[in-house]
Amino acid sequence: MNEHEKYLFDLRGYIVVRNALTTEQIDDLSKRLETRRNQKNISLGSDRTQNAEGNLAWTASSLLEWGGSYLDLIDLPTIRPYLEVLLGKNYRLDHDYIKIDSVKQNRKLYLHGGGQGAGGVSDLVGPTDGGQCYYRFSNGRFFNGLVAVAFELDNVPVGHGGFACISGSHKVNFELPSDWKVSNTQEEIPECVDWVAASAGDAIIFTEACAHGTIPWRGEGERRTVFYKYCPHAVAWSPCYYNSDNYPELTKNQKSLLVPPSAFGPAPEVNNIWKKAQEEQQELINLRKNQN
Ligand SMILES: O=C(O)CCC(=O)C(=O)O
Repeated sequence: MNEHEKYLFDLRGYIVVRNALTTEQIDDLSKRLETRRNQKNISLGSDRTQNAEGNLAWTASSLLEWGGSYLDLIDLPTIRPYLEVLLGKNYRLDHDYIKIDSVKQNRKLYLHGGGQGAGGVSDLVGPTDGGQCYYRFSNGRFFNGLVAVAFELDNVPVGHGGFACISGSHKVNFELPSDWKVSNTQEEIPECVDWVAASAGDAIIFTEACAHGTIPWRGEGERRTVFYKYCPHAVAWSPCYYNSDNYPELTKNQKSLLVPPSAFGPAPEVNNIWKKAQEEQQELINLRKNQN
């Protein structure tokens, strides 16, 4: 992360990383999405606050099950250097999902998040008390409660829609005025909102502490965006954790990004406890199978 990028992230609360994905990765992510999206009961990942009935806690749906480039995104070399600076050593992947915007979907812009608890008690992401949505820079380093990486699979030209935010709001001290929170149409969007254009393969990295949302789509076709969201090692957003045993092909680094939250990060002691928890989960799965 160079000095210009650090400056802009601190100033605005987001940056755009151009060409974070290769053409092959865009194609692979796209193909895997398209073969699934019309299937019944398919989940496009989740913020992991939902879990299908009968599922074990750690089987909450995830895009990682789609394999291929969805696994590569866990620890992408073009994104890793930014996350290391913004989250510190041993950050973790917390949750993942895909959003599809189209004229048919007709989404509103719902600005949420906001620095230092500024989202307010009625915020979409919960009463942001400065806990999960924090942002600060001190002692020469960044501190973020949750950092989102939005990978664009399609071009998002100016005026079509896409990511919106109130630049700088990650440092604001006042609650977002309620009449600015929701815009039903593009015309209703307050002037203070940044509209962020991007090309297929770009990644928008933003702190969840910045008030943000999705501009109602007005373009041709669709905007398909893959979100991977990361926390410092001791912080969790989602109540569900990943089970890296479900993905045997992972590298050591990728595995270490899936550890549950703790003050210790992926230390050997924690790994041992976690391994035991996974074994117990497997035992439970086997017991359930034998019962049926
Ligand atoms: O559409 C976007 O890029 C913003 C998505 C969003 O609001 C979120 O992930 O919390």
